[in-house]
Amino acid sequence: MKVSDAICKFFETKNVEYVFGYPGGALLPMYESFRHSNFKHILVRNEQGAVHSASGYARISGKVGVCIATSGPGATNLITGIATAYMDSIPIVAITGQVNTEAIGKDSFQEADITGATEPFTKHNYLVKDPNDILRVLKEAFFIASSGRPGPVLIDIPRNVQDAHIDFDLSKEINILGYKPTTDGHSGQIKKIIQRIKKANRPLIYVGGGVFSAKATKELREFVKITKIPLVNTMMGLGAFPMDSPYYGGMVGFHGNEHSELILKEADLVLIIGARMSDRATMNFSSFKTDTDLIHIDIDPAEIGKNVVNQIPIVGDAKNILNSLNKKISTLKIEDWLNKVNDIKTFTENFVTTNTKTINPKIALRLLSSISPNDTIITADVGQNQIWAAKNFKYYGDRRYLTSGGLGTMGYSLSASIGAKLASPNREVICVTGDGGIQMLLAELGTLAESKAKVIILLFNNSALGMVKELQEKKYGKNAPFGIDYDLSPDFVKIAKAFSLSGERVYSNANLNKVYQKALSSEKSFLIECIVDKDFGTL
Ligand SMILES: Cc1ncc(C[n+]2csc(CCOP(=O)(O)OP(=O)(O)O)c2C)c(N)n1
Repeated sequence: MKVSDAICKFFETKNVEYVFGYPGGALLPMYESFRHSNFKHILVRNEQGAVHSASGYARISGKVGVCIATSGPGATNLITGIATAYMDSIPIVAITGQVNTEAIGKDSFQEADITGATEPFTKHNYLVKDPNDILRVLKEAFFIASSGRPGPVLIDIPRNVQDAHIDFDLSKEINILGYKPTTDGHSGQIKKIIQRIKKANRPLIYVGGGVFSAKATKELREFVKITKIPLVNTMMGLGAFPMDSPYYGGMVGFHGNEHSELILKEADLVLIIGARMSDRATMNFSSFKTDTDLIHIDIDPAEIGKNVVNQIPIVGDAKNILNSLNKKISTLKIEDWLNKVNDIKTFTENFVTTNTKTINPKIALRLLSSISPNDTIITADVGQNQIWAAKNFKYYGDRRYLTSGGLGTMGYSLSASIGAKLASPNREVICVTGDGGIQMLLAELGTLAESKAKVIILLFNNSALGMVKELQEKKYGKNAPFGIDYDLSPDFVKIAKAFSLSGERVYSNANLNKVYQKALSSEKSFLIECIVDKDFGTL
């Protein structure tokens, strides 16, 4: 069988539904095989969009996202998306075409050393020179991407290798030297943490995106139900626990809720689950008191003790560990602490001004939140829109919030929303973005239209790179913005319509509801352009 056919057949064994990609000379054999395959190829407009769509798909389906690009510029266009997935631990297999094996290393036409270039931000990568390696490599790549701490894996395949012939035999077991992720928490450590939790007077759970990777939200909710310990989450952990619960203490971090930081400071024990403890989520580690007991559960041992020194490390899969804890733990007597958490919460509840002439994004998001289904998926871009969407859309039920948390990649949300919708066609998907972010990958509106996925795009147009404007003003004073104004932006509604999507512009909050109803009931993707005052801030 031809290697390119074998790759398609392998994808079918993995139930790959979509391959997000962009062809090129170095992929001619692959695309010829795709023509006869069962999965659907989604033709993106820029390879970066392919990785972000694969990411949105992976995050919602819980499966590995697959994307493909040709050699040279196609491959290098994948890099930002691969790095984005790496930072947020998203399982992706990226396939790149490469020049013929004999042309490698000779600066041949459209040759780029993509394995070298992506080495720092792939979980693993391969250059397949021997056609007989392809099935082993594919098996390993899917396994590595989705096991342990998930992440992107890249497979670079020269064009002549794609054309070679092999036997399709998948019977060989995977045996990757030195790669054995620990999935069950050590029983001694589990006993130890139960004892420590029982002794705590003001315990707090601190949840990151790892809880989603481990598919452990049910076990987490069960843990809180049994123990009655309150919880805070990072931005990546948004939606893991319902915001309308009395045990919910809000979002921590640089852009988090003020009350969550106060709660964190009061805690005498913090149980960290699936969080990297990055600088953005820990406010440069000033959030913890020095005598707070820390317990850190993570699948990746390298994350434990990297940024915060903790007393009890526990390596393993959050779902397994929470399951073990749920069997052995009981309700704690911490009513006073819970009351205190709720007092702090009420005291600092975010006040929202209503008297803006143009759209107030906070009110716009709260309104949309109140009329959207409980399993709505929000993809947010980077900037003020990301923070508004994190703090003003309410996450309860099965609502999810997808964003580029680690790398902070503008342009993420539109492409991620396509993947998310294809992974879950029955859920409402709302892409929140800024006028800067959407212009980064604007042509992906074409991918959206062609894919027939229905997404509502909520575009906050403040005619500026709003978040940078805020940062400049904070550091260099008011009225000193530089390099952030869009003197000329396109008519976004006209552009949406040019891509045969629907759209409407809204200038005031009073008209929002009517437009939302239209967008929600529309069969087609619908762009809502909200005109926002340049000076409208994040806080
Ligand atoms: C690819 C990329 N380039 C630059 C930045 C730096 N950056 C962070 S936020 C931001 C402004 C975003 O502006 P916009 O998309 O209009 O959203 P707003 O902040 O106005 O909501 C910029 C330039 C980034 N995060 N990603």
